[in-house]
Amino acid sequence: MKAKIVEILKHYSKKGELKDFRNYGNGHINDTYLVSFNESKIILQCINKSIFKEPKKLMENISAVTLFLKDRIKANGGEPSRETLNIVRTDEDNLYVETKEGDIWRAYEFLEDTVCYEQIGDSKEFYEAGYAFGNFQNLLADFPVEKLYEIIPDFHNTEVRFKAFKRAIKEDVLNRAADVKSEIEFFLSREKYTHIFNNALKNGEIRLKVTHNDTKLNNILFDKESKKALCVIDLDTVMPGIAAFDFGDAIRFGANTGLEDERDLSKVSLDLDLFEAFTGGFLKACGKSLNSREIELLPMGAILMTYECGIRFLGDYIAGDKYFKISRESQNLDRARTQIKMVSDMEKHLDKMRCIVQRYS
Ligand code: ADP
Ligand code: GN1
Ligand code: MG
Repeated sequence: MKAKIVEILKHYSKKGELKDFRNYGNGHINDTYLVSFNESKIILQCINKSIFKEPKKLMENISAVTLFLKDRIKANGGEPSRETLNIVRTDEDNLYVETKEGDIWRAYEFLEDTVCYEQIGDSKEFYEAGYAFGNFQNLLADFPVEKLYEIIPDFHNTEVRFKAFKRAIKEDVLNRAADVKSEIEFFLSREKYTHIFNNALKNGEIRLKVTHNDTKLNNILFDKESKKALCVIDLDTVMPGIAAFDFGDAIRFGANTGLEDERDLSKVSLDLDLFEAFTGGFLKACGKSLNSREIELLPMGAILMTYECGIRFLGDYIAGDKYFKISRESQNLDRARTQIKMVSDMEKHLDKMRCIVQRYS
């Protein structure tokens, strides 16, 4: 791998003398490296091509979106070099390097003096996260949706995810299904959820917008000093999507009192104070661009994203951990179990979540 990275870095010679590089971050999808040059640092990533079938189109999406964001940030008096990702172009002025094997590598300027959380410290920080993801949607509200390539078709189409889940159970390539019967049953018995948002789209109650689609807390960089959410990162999945899903995915991950792969389920629950904080920030930033049905569906968005992630994790466990990176055995099963606990908790607190959303809308 070392030789490969050195080869890639030959295309970034304008950055100056190379000091070193190392693996970086906790993403489940791409291979990420922090590369230090004498004067600056970059984040170098190999795009996961088994997941992203059209990595060049993906880079065009990110380029278009970040250019648009930069203009908006500048117009609002912000700092475009820190408040959005900045692609480092190659010596040949390309958005990426393509290797002989067909791998696509890209680089971003490393954002110094920032911090990335796996778990939230306090509700003020989570308000910040809500504001950041809401603001991201708001800044992109006039971006022409039709210009974005649908980078993973049906990414958050829960009906399609459900079918894939059932397929994995049927194929059961490693004979794992028998040992996780109750987990499977939990998801199968809630199939009704999978239709809610597709029906709302079909009926014209909600519409597709430019959304992030992967609003995990660790996809925000916070300013170390001010503790403000500075920059929304991981833009691979920016494409037409559903507003409530950006809200919901962030709640799924960030309003959990435990970690996504926590094995002690007594530590996993929905923190309603965190839910409230995020809701306040999110609606402050983008409430005006949401219609009343989109707002009403926000708590359901949290259930849906948690449910969907649950069937993705469990389906991947059954299929042999082919999609999400794991660092220990059964990690995808542990992840699925935390999602089950979170869905159950959200079901219990649905009325409370609805009251909170109403209060901030
Ligand atoms: P993945 O798709 O695998 O989740 P990410 O793009 O989210 O990959 O990057 C993984 C991690 O790398 C992030 O969680 C963050 O800690 C760090 N990171 C990514 N981009 C930057 C950047 N421009 N500056 C500083 N850290 C970054
Ligand atoms: C993946 O790339 P990362 O780690 O931010 C996944 C998300 C899941 C998430 C679960 C492209 O996100 O959809 O919600 O893991 N990204 C992709 O932790 O599939
Ligand atoms: Mg990420």
